[in-house]
Amino acid sequence: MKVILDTDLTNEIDDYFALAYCLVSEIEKNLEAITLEPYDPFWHDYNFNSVMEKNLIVSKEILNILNKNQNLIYEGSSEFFEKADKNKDIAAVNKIIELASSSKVLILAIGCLTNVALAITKNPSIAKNITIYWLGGRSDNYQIKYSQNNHIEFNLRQDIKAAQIVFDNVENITMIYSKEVASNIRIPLEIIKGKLKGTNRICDYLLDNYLALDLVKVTGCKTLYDIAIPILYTHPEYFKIELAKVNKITDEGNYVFDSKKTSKVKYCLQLDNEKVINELLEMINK
Ligand SMILES: [Ca+2]
Repeated sequence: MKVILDTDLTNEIDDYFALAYCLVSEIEKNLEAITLEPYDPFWHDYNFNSVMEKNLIVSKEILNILNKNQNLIYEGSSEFFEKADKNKDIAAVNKIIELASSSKVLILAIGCLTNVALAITKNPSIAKNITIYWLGGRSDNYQIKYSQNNHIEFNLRQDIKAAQIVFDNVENITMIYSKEVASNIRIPLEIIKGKLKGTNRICDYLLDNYLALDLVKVTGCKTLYDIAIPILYTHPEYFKIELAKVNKITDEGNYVFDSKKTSKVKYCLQLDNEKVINELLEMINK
């Protein structure tokens, strides 16, 4: 099946790792596009004209280091769904439509779902050809633990409307909750340094960017949530996947069950953290 990586690349360092992993793992031979998602840059120290400009620069840097074809990169919507001009020609949206019009496509989605929702809105017939793995939401356990009353986390909160459109139109969805599931993917500083330092150009690049993060300077660790999604594709055996008890997203960002819907949403509530981390580190330092 053709694969698209749909990423808000420069929002967080885990996207950098996920992109590099896609390009050095078996995913690469099926990878048809890297589509770039917007994000809200409110906490970033911004030296760029726009989120999308930074996304384009960094994606080209990573592909360049790995000697990959830069034609894989498709600029995405600069606005979230509600504000986006639905008639505008957006490279990422057009590419999703092109690929999903002619064959089955797997979208590995590690940001908000704006581009995917815009593509489905422009051409609803493509939804039947799309399978999507998405990192988003937080688990019921998280809500109980932290006395929260919704499933909202970053990827969902940014564009709830886009996530609703995807959940209402795509039948084959597998999701991994960010909080309490992918949030276990944390690599101790000494291990990440030991594995990546001086190994090859991409490892040095990833490590330099990782070590430059304020959070890493202070706590020694940044969670690599997003790598769960491409590794779910290469090593599904590391993940416990079950039929989800939810299949719809409310306007408030809650996952609920709608008995009228026929979609088969699956979710992962448990992953083998150690195996996921080993797979990532081994593949990128080859
Ligand atoms: Ca991301």
